[in-house]
Amino acid sequence: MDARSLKIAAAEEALSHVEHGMRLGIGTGSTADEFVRLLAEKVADGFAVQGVPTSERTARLCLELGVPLFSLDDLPELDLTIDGADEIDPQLCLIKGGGGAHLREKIVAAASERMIVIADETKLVDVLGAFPLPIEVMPFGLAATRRAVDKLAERLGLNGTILQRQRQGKDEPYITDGGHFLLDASFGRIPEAEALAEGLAAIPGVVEHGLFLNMADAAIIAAPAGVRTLT
Ligand code: ABF
Repeated sequence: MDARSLKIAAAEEALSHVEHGMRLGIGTGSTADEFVRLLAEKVADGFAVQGVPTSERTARLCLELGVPLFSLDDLPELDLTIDGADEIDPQLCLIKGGGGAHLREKIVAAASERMIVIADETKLVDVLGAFPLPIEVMPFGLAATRRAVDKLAERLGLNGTILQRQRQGKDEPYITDGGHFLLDASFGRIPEAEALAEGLAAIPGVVEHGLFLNMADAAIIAAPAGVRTLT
């Protein structure tokens, strides 16, 4: 099975958890996009959902395909969020944000009764950290914030480069939907994710980080041998 087929397989299984009329958080990324495409087919056949997108990109795809969209202000309590991830560890802790949307993704996931992650097996890791950890930061005071992140990493014994994300193919900073910058921290391994998450949350210029700890209720993992659900 090629990579897209695996994403579709995970998305198909996730769709079986979506009930008629659900208030549904809809994630960002290529796997989530496959879920939107399959969801749109069911909507076209009369299936009702109230979708809340986690990025402008996902909102555009939902609009294009006819998935009914609402804002989180319309629906402050969601039944379920379906979203992708960059890394998934055995405790279902995640690194998210490779797509630059982890702030809204975390807000939507936190407003949801349940969160189900969809991914192919390449996202499974023993310890988080091989994927650079996205950290959304305020443009104001960027240098001071970077220094605070460096000092936190040093205190936690984490080594690695911390780079500001640039727009693809451009020599200008990536700007998130929220108007913030992104730092990508390549720590390699993050053995104490809770401590890092707490430390980052305490830095005033850090808006949100891509560690999703104890948020996912299940992960639907697609592999050539088949699809399985981790809980
Ligand atoms: C999104 O899913 C992001 O948080 C994460 O980076 C991305 C993974 O994308 P893909 O499904 O394309 O691998 O939620």
